[in-house]
Order: sequence, then C-alpha cells, then structure tokens
Amino acid sequence: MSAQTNLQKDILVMNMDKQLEEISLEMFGKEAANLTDEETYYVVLILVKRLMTASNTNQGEKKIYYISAEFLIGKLLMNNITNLGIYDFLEGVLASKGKNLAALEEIEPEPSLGNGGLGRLAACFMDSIATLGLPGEGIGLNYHFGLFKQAFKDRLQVAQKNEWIEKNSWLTKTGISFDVYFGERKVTSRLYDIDVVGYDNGVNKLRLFDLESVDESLVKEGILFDKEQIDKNLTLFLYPDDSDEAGNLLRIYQQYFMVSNGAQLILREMKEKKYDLRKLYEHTVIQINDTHPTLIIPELIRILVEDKAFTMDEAIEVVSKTCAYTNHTILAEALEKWPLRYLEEVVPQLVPIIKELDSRIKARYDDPAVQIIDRDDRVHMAHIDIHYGFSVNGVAAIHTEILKNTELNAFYRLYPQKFNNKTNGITFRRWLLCCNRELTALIQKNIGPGFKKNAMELERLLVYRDDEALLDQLAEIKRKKKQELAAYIREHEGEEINPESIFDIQIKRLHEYKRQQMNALYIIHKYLEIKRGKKPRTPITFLFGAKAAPAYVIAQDIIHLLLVLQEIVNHDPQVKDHMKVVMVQNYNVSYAERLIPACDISEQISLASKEASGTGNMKFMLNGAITLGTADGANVEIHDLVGDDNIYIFGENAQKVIEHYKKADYVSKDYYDKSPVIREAVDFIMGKEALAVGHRENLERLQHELLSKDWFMTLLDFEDYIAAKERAFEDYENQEKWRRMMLTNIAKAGFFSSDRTIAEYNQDIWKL
Ligand code: 26Q
Repeated sequence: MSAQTNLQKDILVMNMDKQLEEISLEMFGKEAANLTDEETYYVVLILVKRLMTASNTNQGEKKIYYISAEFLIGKLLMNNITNLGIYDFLEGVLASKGKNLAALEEIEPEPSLGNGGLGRLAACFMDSIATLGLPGEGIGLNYHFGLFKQAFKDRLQVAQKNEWIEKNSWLTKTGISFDVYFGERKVTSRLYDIDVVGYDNGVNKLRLFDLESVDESLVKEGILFDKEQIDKNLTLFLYPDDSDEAGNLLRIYQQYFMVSNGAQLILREMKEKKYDLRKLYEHTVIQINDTHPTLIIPELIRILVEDKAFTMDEAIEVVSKTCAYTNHTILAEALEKWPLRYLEEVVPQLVPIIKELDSRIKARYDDPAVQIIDRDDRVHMAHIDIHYGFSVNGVAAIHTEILKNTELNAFYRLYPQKFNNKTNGITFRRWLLCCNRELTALIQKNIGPGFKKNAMELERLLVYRDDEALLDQLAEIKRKKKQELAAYIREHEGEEINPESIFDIQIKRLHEYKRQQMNALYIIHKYLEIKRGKKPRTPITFLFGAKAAPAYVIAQDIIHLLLVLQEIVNHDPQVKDHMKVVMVQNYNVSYAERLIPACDISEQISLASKEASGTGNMKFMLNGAITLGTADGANVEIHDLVGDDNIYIFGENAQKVIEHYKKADYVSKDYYDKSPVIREAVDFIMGKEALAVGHRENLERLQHELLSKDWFMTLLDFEDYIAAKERAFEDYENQEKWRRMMLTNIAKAGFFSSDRTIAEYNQDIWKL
C-alpha cells in the first residue's frame, strides 16, 4: 500500500458508518444501534471482510507458497482491524451506537487449525509476509473441528470437537475445486480462502482446502468417528488419534489431499500467468513446514513427468530448485517415517516416484543413514526433503548447529551449502499491539511509534533503565493485566487467584521433553516447604495451560498430577494463601493472549537440545516476563541478548545431554537415591494426600516412568531448577531490580519479530 494508495479501501473506511447501517439492515433488518452484541459481531465481520477485499493484493513475479498442516491463526477480528489501521475509528463508530468493540471479541469462535508452535509460527509468518508486502500464500486444510477442545472431568483431560465454522466466518468459499486421486479412488476438494492483511500493507491469502463431501455427522461421541470413510472424514480433525493403523493411514490421506490440491493450485496459477513450467522455480518457491507436506515433492515430479512430458531428470531438477524444507524437531519419534506399505495403499501412484528418488540416492551413496527407504521398508520423509529440496533450515541457532553436527550430520557432509538457520520470530501485532494495548501505548509515548514497523527500535527503551516513573508505569500495567487475568480465571475456571502474587506460567503443548512434570515436582517441593513453615515472602501462583495428544498416555498422567496438585494446594488452609496452582482448560491462542501479558516468570524448561526453538519464550519476553529456562532453543539467543543479569538459566547444557544419550549413562534412580529433596517430591506422587484425590493408575504409571526411565532427564536438572527458581523469587522482592529486568527484556525483544525472520527467509531462501 505504501506505493499505491488503497483508494477503494479508503472510501469504504470513510463511509464506515453508512456501511454498518447497510449491512445491519441487510442481515438483521434493523438499525445498528438495536443489534445485540452477537449480531453486531457478524455485521462488523462482514464490514471488515469487505475492507480487506477492497485492499490491494501483494503481487510480483515470484510467489512464496508456505505449505503447512497447521495454521494456528487464532481469532482474527482484533488482529485484522489493527492491521487495517481502523481500530480507533471503528471503536468510535461502534461507541456512537452504544456498542463496545472489546465485547465483540468474546463472541468470535477460535479456529483450532493447529496444535502448538509450528502452527502458530505459520500464522505469524503469514502476517509478516503480508506486512513486508511479499507475494505469498499459505496452503493448508480446513479442519472442521480442528484440534480437539479440552475439558477436565474427574481431573482427567476429555476431548470434545471444536465447532468453529459458522455460516458467517472469515472463510470465503471459492469456485476452485480439484479432483484428488487415491489410486483409483477419487474425491473432490473445495477451496476456502481467508484473507490475511498486512500491517499497513496489502493482502495475501491463506488457502484452506476442504473435502466437498465432508460429513460432520460422522462424529458420534467426543472426537470418535469412523476412520475408514475417507470420503467423509478427511477434513474433520487435525491429528486424528494415530494409535492404530487406520489412524495412521488417515494422516497420509490428509497429507496427500493437502499436497495434491496445493500442487494443482500452483500449476494452475503458472498456467494462468502463462509462465514456462520449466522455469517453475523462477516464479514459485514452496516452503515445506516440517515433513507433513513432504509428498508435494514426488507429487509435483509425478505431474510433470506424466502430464507435462518432462523427463524424470528434468522434473527432479525443476522441483528440487523449487522446494525448501524447515525442520522443527530433533526428536526421533516426531520425524515421520511411513511404512512403504501404507503409501502403497493410500497413494500407489507416488510409490514408483519415491522408489526412483530412493534408488538414485542408493546409487550415489552407500551410507544407510541418508537413504530414503530404509532396510525395514520405511520411507523417511525428511530425507526426501533434504535430498530433493535446495534449502534445509533449523529454527534457532543451537537447533541448526545440532542438526548440522549431530542429527543430520550425514546430510550436512553431503550438502553443507543447503543448511542454514532461521531463528523463529513472532508477530508483534498480535503479541504486543493487540494483546497488550496498555504496554504498546506506554512504549509509544516514550520512543514514538517507529517500533511498530521496525522492532529493533525497542532498544531505545534502554535509556529509561533508571527512570523510576516509567518503571512504575510498567509495573502498573503488569498489575492491571494480572487483575484482568485473575477475573477471567475466576469466571472461567472457578478458581480464586491473588493478583498481588507472583505469576509463574508454563503454557505449551504437553510433552515430556518440555518437562511440565519437573514444574509439578517443584510445586510439591514448595508445598511441603510451606507445610514445614517456610513461607514465601510474596505468594506465588503457578499457572499451566496444555493439551495432550489423546493417545499420549504419560502426557495424560502429567495433566492428572497437575490437577491433583491444584486440588490439594488450593484447598489446604495452611498453604492456599501462600501458593495456588491453576491449570486452565482448553488452552488456546486467545488464552495465551490473556496469560502472557500477566506473566512475571516464563517457564522454558525443556531438556537442553530438545526444544528446537520455542516461540512462547519470545512472547513472554516482549511482554515483560523474565525467562526461567534451560540453555535450549531460542532461550540461548534470549540469554545472549539480555545478558546473565536479566534471565535465569539453569541445568545441564545441550552437549552434556547429548553425551548422556550417547553413553546411555543417565540413571534416574541414582538421582532419586542420592537426594532426599528429589525423593520427597517423587514419593509424594504416590503418597496418601495424592491418592486421596487422584487415580492410583495414573499416578503410579507416572511415578514409575520417572524412576525407571525418565527419558527426558527430569531428575538430572531438578535440584538446579529449584535453586534457579528460589533466586528468581528472591529477586522479585527487589522490585527496583525486577522492573529494570522487565524493561531490558522488552527492549531486547526486537530481534524476535517475525518480520526479521521473514526478511531473512526472503533474502537467503525465497529471493522474491
Ligand atoms: C508427527 C508424526 C505423527 C503425528 C504427529 C506428528 C507431529 C505433529 C505436530 C509432529 C510435530 C508436530 C508439531 C511440532 C511443533 O509444534 N514443533 C515446534 O515448532 C516450533 C516452531 O518452529 C518450535 O518453536 C518448537 O520448539 C517446536 O517444538
């Protein structure tokens, strides 16, 4: 928009009042002032959609297609009106009709088209691609019930379907539809678009494919449905339970459905623009988000060979110059390896291509570590991406180093030039401007509005390090956000928390490597200390939010332990005024937007080497929370930026951890035997207080896991973790020091803007 003015959009904005009245009359037959809040939301939705349609589309000779199984976009109203620059104006227009803009947000349903970091990253990237004015589209699936909605019953997680699609939503049905073949079996797709508007810039599209014949009534109870009826179920859920073969096959059906549609969409546009397919890579770059969309590589090769008369050599060359791969994990179990037999069943047409890709590698290299089809006939998806893509990137400096030196070392030696790092980022529009308007205003008052487009300008806050007035205002905003969160939690969780207490927060996917169980052990430790009379000077509130994959048994047990602790601690008359524990239900993007601005201590405690990057850590820092974390993922870069005095780093480092795995010399039981502090906390899991409120089966399994295996080395770091937390709580008492730490963290967060990340992707990989 900077160059051309968005004339059409401007006219619509000028006529906003008239527009509102028109839509109101059309939809509900009444004047805007007489609408209910709910009706007002739908009127505003239509209005904002029209504004976005009237905005310029980012265009150019080359386009980035970001293909991903997840786009965790969150609610869109506030974000869209912020990016359109009409927040204040719309708020005023609505106020003149007696309506409150903020109240409308509660009405919007949250799509759950993602699970965690990887999906939220894709959403932040869409925002930054549009904001930088780059031509780009996201390609994904329109899951009707998304990831499940979480509730707690009997202190256990129960999964329900999340119905987010309504008659009027951000989705726009298009006329585009493709045939997708699973062998002889044909299904038909339908494309829906969601407009993504950049901050003070043009619009891009998120392309979500749906199954034309999808049947929501297939879902009977909770999230149960017939996994075999793929012509009805393909786009019902993200990550359907994959504990059995049918569930695994369904995931491959979904993946192929996504890439077949994506490939057809891309080639259709090449044709429309009359571009030469042999120059595909001059007009298209496909960023493959983890291995879930990997099949787009053999699919494009297949189409070029079968339909477009390319030789196999030519097709491979063109596709390899078009595709780039991002790795988000080093966990072996998260790297997809599909039995060849599954692919033969779902997409037999790709099997000859995959075999050809594999045999070319086998002819060139003997090393079994780099083969695509292994001895057990399993297809290693990441290996396809690395051999037949032109770029491989990790998502934080330490992660990329581990990939190069350890996990993917055999590949790094073959293709050193393909490897590069792109440290993750977050969009400051959602994670500062929208979720913390008070902090945004304070920053703007002191350093001007430049930081909204150039995040590095936040560093100018550093001159206020000793400015007491500003530090007080910062603390006042934090207090307000804590009060707001406390009120929300009272209403939604029925728990009373003290806004004057320290808010210590861990919110992320439930996984053993993220070590929510270590935090739980600390809570037990603290609880027992308080019982013995050692009370914290300032009370502490421990907050959690996490969903666990339904088939991940130990993760369910960890949730159970946290809920058991919540029950015990919050009802103990000796303890409840000194500490509280709350695990919120159905943690999602909207909840994160309330939790993060209210946080004092940000828990980033993964076992070093295991968290590729983390992005919650960046959101907390930007909102003035102090990180308590291991030297893992982007924590390392946060540490480098803020220095030793503004972060709490603890635990074994990544190199040492990797050595423990190599030597297989970590024995959790030894730590338990040696340390009374550890013993006491671990014993508590099966003690009489816990068993009085919890289920023996879950608690016993979890305790047994910790003592007999503890694959992610909880007990290794536990004592150091206690020490680091005590240091943090003690520093909190020195409010002058604490506030300065807050300011420093905010000031140094600019590097983690996803605008910076996307600029790097563009400069090094996409070259748009
Ligand atoms: C794989 C196989 C079978 C079923 C499911 C999966 C699967 C599903 C989701 C594997 C991985 C995911 C999601 C991973 C994820 O969210 N990774 C996170 O990505 C972030 C963005 O780069 C990082 O910041 C986090 O460190 C990383 O955990």
